[in-house]
Amino acid sequence: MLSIIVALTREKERYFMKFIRWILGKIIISLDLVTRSTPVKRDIATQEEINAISKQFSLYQFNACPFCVKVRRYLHHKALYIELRDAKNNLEHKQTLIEEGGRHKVPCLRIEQKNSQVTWLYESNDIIAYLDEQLRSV
Ligand SMILES: N[C@@H](CCC(=O)N[C@@H](CS)C(=O)NCC(=O)O)C(=O)O
Repeated sequence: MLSIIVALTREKERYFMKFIRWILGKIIISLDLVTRSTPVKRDIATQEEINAISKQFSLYQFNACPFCVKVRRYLHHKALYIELRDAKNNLEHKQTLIEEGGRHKVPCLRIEQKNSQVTWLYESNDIIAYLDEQLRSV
């Protein structure tokens, strides 16, 4: 009897925590949307060059992950149009991240070099520093 009560209590706690995470996720996404800065403006040729470079990248991320929001805000501000891949709900992207990236951790930047070699970059700060470096070379 006691073990049934303990199991039910744990189940309730699990749903409660899931609910709290859902609420926090919605708050994070809403705050992100209402506090976004204006993207930088570039001349057309430079922006096109950056768009072409951006095609070699894709960002594996979760919608409500604060570290992913940080990187997405950076992309938005720098007008970097990088494909976003949902590694939580899209099972194919999740599997690819685990198998090829090595961990189910986000954000993770997939970088495809000109010679088709692929590297995976984890850590939001490292991703931002790497992209900043790429922008400096344009
Ligand atoms: N220090 C990392 C933290 C990233 C992180 O903790 N991401 C969470 C989602 S919000 C995650 O992927 N957790 C799964 C795991 O660590 O296995 C960063 O700045 O990118």
